[in-house]
Amino acid sequence: MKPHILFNSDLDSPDQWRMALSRHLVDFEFSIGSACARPDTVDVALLWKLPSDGLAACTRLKVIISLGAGIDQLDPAGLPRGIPVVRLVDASLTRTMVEYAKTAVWRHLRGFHRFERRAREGKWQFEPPKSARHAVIGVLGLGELGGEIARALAAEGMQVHGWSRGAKSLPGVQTWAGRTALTQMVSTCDVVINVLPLTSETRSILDRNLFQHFRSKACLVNIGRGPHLVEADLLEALEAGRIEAATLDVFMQEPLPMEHPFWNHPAILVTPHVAGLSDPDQAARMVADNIGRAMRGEPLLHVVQAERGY
Ligand code: NDP
Ligand code: OXD
Repeated sequence: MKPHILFNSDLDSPDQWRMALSRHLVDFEFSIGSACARPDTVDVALLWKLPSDGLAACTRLKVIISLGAGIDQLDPAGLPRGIPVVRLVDASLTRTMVEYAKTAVWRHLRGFHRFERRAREGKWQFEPPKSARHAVIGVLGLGELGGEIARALAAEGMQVHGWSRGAKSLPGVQTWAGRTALTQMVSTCDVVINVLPLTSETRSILDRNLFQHFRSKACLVNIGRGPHLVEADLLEALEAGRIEAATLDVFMQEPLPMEHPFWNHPAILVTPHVAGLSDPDQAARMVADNIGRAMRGEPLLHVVQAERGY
């Protein structure tokens, strides 16, 4: 039976996805957002966000496939019950996340955030670089993305610590699990990178209480989700000098409103949710595989566990 795919995203190109999927699926029907005339025949919802009219009319739905590694943007509480949700796991996404994390970490380690500020003030001030082997980096989340980021930073010669929900073993990475371990871990780090999924347990995890345990003048990189960070608490920690600088890719509200204090803050670099980008030509293979599995009633790949929220 040919699958009927409902596509909805304000970020991804439907034409690019349709084309990419056609290289892996023999035949399929492809509808876009609220222009879908026959929602009752949709088998697969391929979504960055929920369509404005939801999925209630998709009475034949077999699977919801997220166009992101995260699923919080799908508003999980509002999804139809009993329909499996799978997320995107893809080498092009992982590669871009690793590139971003390495760039942000090196920018902070080499003091570029200080040089950028001084350059604007016309200040010439020599400072020796910190070597990789003396740098201590903490990675929050050791899944598909955090695990690769931790490995890549360890391969640069840095001392890498990683934190996850359950105990983990990763070569070259000192691993930690549990809330108490988190405060211990961050107290040793020069740079802390957040790449956790957004769940009820991780919301607001980057807050004043955690920042109190940060090593003085540590830097923060947030490439998880905006609501992981209590934005006012970051401003306070920067003001107090507890945190020296931050690289932020995700925000409570995206696009970041023009009047937001982060834009002009001398210690904050804002990037517009670009840390990880998947290339449809590559990611379509896994998506098509999952569509085939859903159509044949076979076990799916990368299924989100509803009770964990990721
Ligand atoms: P995974 O599900 O593969 O990994 C999640 C990791 O977080 C796991 O190590 C998990 O622990 C850990 N974790 C989850 N909950 C907790 C908790 N309560 N306490 C401690 N650790 C926890 O996800 P991915 O690596 O694929 O993606 C992570 C997130 O990155 C996405 O959900 C998304 O929010 C974000 N993202 C951002 C992008 C951007 O452009 N800025 C692009 C892509 C993703 P355990 O191993 O024990 O299960
Ligand atoms: C994702 C994202 O979750 O792009 O993949 O943020």
